[in-house]
Amino acid sequence: MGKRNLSGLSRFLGQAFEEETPRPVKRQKKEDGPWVEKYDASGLVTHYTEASQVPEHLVKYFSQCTRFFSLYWTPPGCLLDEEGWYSVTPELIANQIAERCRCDTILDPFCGVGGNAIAFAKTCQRVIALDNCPTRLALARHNAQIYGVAQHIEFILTDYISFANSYLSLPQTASRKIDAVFLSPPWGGPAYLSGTSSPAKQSPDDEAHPSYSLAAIQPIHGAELFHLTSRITKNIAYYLPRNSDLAEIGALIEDQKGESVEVEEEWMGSKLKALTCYFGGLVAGTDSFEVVE
Ligand code: MGP
Repeated sequence: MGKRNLSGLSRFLGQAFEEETPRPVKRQKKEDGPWVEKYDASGLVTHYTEASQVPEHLVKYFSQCTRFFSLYWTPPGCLLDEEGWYSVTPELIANQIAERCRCDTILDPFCGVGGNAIAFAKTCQRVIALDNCPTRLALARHNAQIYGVAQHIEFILTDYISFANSYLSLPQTASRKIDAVFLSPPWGGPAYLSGTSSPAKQSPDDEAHPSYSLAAIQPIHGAELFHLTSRITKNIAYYLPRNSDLAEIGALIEDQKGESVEVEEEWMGSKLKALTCYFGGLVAGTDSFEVVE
């Protein structure tokens, strides 16, 4: 697995040199892909069918399984590992974000079990999905197969920081253009609401929870992650906790004259689930973002 996907990274970077002329932006026909047996990851984790099989701390997530993947029950069944259960983006929210990010090539550097990558495959020409965990990457591909979109996603086993540094070291004329990046990094686990790893500061919007600091983002400080990414493209959608410190988010662009950030609250019914912060051409009303017609 490691070998195959490492060559995936070099293949990606290799292609970057080959593609010197920009590809025309045209919508690709998105027919259902064939089921590829070798990408069936059913052996890797259990496809839970009833609450009694599920570890106690994951039961509340299992009860929302069809919110995460509407095709959860479609054979052979969508698969999630522990981190996937507590961090996957609910499908309706993923679809909404994907609609906002409609473009040619989008990078999803922390793809997890694939919820967002699957949504992007419906609105973007090409999705580059990275994860540093071979199991999660295999689950993402398995889930994308159930949705019939795996052939539109390039799955690469790598850590994003190495990927970004390799990408940025290429001459600009040689690098494959990435139009937008969706950042949905680990927030430090399900305890993010307790603020244990963030400064003890109250958020005015969520009195019950200490405000969440970008310092708790993994694998590097969330501000550093943003600045590294903005060297690839200014068009960034950053998926963050609902108790995030808005002043910190605003500070990400304080040195950039004329730039703005749009913060979208992601609600499911009466419950605020997360924030998506849009930057660059992804801010509503900005006309610099290339839209696929
Ligand atoms: P939650 O607060 O853990 O769940 O996560 P819920 O059901 O709102 O719990 P409750 O007890 O407050 O009712 C809410 C959403 O945040 C999840 O659906 C995920 O989309 C997202 N999310 C949660 N975590 C811990 C992460 C994470 O580490 N990384 C990312 N990218 N998203 C996360």
